[in-house]
Amino acid sequence: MARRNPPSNSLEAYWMPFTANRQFKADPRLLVSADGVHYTSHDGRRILDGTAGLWCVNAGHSRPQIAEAIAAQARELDYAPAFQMGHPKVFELANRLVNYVPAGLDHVFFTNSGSESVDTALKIALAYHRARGDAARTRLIGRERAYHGVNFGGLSVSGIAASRKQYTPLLPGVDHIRHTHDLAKNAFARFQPEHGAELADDLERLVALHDASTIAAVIVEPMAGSTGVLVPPKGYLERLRAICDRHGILLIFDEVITGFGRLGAPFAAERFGVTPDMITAAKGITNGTVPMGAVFVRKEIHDAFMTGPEHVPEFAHGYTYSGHPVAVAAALATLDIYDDEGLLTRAKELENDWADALHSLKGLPNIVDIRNFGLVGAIELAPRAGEPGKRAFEAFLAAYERGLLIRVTGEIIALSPPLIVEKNQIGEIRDHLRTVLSALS
Ligand code: PXG
Repeated sequence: MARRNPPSNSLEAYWMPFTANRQFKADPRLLVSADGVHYTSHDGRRILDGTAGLWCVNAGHSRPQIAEAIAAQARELDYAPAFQMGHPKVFELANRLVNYVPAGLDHVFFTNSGSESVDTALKIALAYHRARGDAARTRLIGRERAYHGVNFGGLSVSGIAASRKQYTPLLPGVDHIRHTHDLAKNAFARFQPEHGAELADDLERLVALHDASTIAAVIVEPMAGSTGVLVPPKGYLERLRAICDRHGILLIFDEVITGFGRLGAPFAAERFGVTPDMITAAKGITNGTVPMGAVFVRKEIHDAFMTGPEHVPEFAHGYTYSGHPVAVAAALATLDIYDDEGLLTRAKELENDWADALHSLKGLPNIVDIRNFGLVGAIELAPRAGEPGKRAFEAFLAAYERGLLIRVTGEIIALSPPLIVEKNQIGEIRDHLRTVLSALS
């Protein structure tokens, strides 16, 4: 075959994910190294990481302890078959991880991403009901504006039109409850908004429509991230839990973003005092270093599978790289850092300063809402007439020019710095944003 040999620095061959490829390649933004809360760009500038990578580098960048664990593991045991075989450290990791989630969630299934965790949890829900002889429970319920990854199951229960519309009709038998965003009632709320607990009752509408006997599970992000940070109204998650209990519906919390300290407790389930039947996780589990995801499962759900002939796999599901030794080593080293440095509760200590910094921007042009919880924040802008998303995208480019990395989604700027961020760096984030937002037309 004739070799094409494109120059090694050509940007052409790589089709970038969730990226405006043509815009990027005309004016690329490459990151070449990272340390602590900073990246270094290809033009040699220090960029303050206002997003912990993509919500995943909770302990800060390039931690030597994690790097060494990864290297040592790759030398000692690079890979072990995940099916019908094991290796000691994956059991150790599972035993450690269950300490971070509410009591009752005693079992862990490993995946390689958030998307895989979500699809795994949905499959567990279906198979669980079937194992109990309740095989009519096949319906999956998501929520408008949800993001549950990109695989067909997760995408089906997601509620972001832009990421669904190219692939419809997706899975059959899926429905969605209403989202909780209500600017008329809750704009500029600090922490949990006051209004909207009753939006959980929308699940009762779907129960009335479809009958509870057909519904397997409801999946929600306890705090919606990707759509632009929707903090649950006070009482909302409690009410959702109560409705699920009333109708025998499993409740899944997608904690891919909220897990591992983002909201000031190891998991949002603890912070909000609501225990779901399953939790999906990824991202912060390895501090973003090696792909890994996990699904935490209630004991009764797990135990319902443990029937049938003992030589037959009880759950016909898994990935070549489930519990990959290198990912496991990275996760163990990451948990050591989280524990030693108290990072999984640090967002709680910083969240008032963080809220003050963000809400001090109120009054700048075009801002229609500012919201916060733990070390997460969002600034929602008014759309510019005829150019949806353009103003926020310009803010992203201008912030990057100034040395601050932010995320934008639609009209919303989302912020989630590494959990090691210091108060003076929170001030830097605020000052950069003030300059950028003041200059936006
Ligand atoms: N569930 C949730 C709640 C997520 O936030 C996924 C599942 C999928 O995870 P993977 O690992 O398959 O990407 C996510 C991912 C953003 C952003 O900027 C958010 C995610 C990914 C990339 C960007 O908001 N969340």
